[in-house]
Amino acid sequence: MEDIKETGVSGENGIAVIKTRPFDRKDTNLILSYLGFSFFALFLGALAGLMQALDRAGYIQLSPQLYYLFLTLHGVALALIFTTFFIIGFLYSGVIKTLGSEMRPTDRRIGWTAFMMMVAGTITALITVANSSSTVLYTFYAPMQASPWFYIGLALVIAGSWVSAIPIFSGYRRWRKRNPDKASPLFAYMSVATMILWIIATIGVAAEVIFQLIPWSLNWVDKIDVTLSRTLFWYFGHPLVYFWLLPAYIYWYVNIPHIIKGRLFSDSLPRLTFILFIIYSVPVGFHHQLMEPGISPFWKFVQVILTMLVVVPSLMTVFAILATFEIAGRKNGAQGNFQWIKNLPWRDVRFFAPFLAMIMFIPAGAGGIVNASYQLNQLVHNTLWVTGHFHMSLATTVVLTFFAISYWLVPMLTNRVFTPLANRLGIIQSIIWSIGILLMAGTMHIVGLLGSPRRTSYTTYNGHPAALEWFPYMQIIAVGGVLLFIGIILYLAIVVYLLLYAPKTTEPAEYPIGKVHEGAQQPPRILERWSVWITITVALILVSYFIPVMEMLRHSPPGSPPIRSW
Ligand code: HAS
Ligand code: CU
Repeated sequence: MEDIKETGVSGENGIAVIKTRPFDRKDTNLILSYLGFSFFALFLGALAGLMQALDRAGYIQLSPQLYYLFLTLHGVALALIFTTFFIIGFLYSGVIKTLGSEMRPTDRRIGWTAFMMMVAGTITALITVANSSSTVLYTFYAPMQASPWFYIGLALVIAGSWVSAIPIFSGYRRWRKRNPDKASPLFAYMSVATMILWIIATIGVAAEVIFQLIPWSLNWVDKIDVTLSRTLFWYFGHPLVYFWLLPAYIYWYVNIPHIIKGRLFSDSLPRLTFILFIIYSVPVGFHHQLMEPGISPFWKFVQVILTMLVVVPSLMTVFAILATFEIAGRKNGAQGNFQWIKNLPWRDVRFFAPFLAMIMFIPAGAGGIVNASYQLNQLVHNTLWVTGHFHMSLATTVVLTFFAISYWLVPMLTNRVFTPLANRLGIIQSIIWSIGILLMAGTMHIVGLLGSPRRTSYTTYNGHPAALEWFPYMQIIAVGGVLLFIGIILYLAIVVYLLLYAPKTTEPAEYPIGKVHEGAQQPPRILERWSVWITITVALILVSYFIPVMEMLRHSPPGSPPIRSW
């Protein structure tokens, strides 16, 4: 095994490494705690996922109770816990690097308080899942009712995540005060945008949990307004997907240009994309409720149009990232239209894994547009197509990017060397992951079109002949699921190696922050006037939600008593 040591020298894999001042030990502990807890959640969730894939294909026979318990654990541990902890750890690392060299002690204490709140909340919620009192899946739809402690635990996680935003906001404000005339560092700017989006979004689910679910589960009220609760959930649920996506975009926009020895094509365009995500990602939750009663078609249609607008910043991202790649590839004198592609560092997992993630986002995003197309939604809603869609978007575009981030961030935090061995294993891991996803999520799309339902352990719709067609597809899904499980184990093995066993170094690699292309213009000041963008966002939320929610309250049905289907 060969260590990569020299400044700017390529290792065996062409990995350029430049040295920089290491992280402060106290910051490292905080960031590693967030990442470490996310790895724990990842392991739990992966185990549960394997059980479902094997059960659906008939290789093991779980009782229905256990199937849905694992499905709940899978969704909560991965979609809600793994992502949130990982994202906060990653954002902290980049904010510290770009806004100053370490966190203020007060901010660090706040970061730890947030961490404790979130861990306590997670453990509380997961205990109720494990003891079978909260088998309500990760969307915890009423009228299925969980233990009050499940909701209280989740409320604590949300509150903790709000507290975790304070060090990011305060670091940014202090930097702005010190540098009134400069545009803020892009990483910090994007982290602030991500946390603003998160806070606006989580207000919806916090309202649902605090005002509806907790009183109802404590028997303070005996009925719940189901339509309203789902509306509040999806007010949060859609921007949630961008809370996952934006940190991946941060890596693509800010970190990758450095890794591929290129330049950011623009400093303004990425800021504008993030502003557009804040504005458009919230007022679109109805596209998850297109098939539900109680919301007038007009308001559903308004939100479908807004959904098409939230696609725009992703299309801008395609353009900007491709331009950045081309600038990097052409630096070495590449000729013709496509020769620059060859110059990209294909054997560096820090580039290779997110590249696979980007490629996979093309069909995943196209699938999202199908979902959002009012009429087509009738065909795919509640089928395995949707499960395929979010395994391609969340479990590939986002997660594969997170894998790549941890491959360089973990050794940097532990003052260890990101070795060629880890790089090679990482590339194998990304390939296994992508094949697993293609088999599993690709097949889910097909069998979903054939009508196979999601969130269902087993059904033949009373022996309907169409249902018999699904079974062979389940076998392919199970093979994909097993590959994904192997992928997680390999990923965790690489991470543990980088945490504990890779060779130590006194001068770890530089935190990759890309520089902006010389020709790029200074970002307009208006992009940092957050009050303007938050006001526009709130106005748009009111336009798209106020009247339909008022209608729900006015026609409020008697409500539903709790149902425990397990
Ligand atoms: Fe979605 C359901 C619509 C994006 C996650 N989505 C879900 C659920 C999840 C989820 C978890 O309208 C299930 C929730 C549940 O449990 O019920 N989704 C969209 C739309 C987008 C979208 C319009 N979703 C995501 C992302 C997710 C995610 C991102 C996670 C991270 N989704 C829906 C709808 C539903 C839904 C409905 C409800 C379905 C139902 O009926 O239940 C858009 O944001 C997508 C825009 C993206 C693109 C792709 C751009 C491509 C890029 C890659 C560039 C490549 C490069 C490399 C640079 C248009 C940026 C190029 C190199 C070359 C060589 C070519
Ligand atoms: Cu959505």
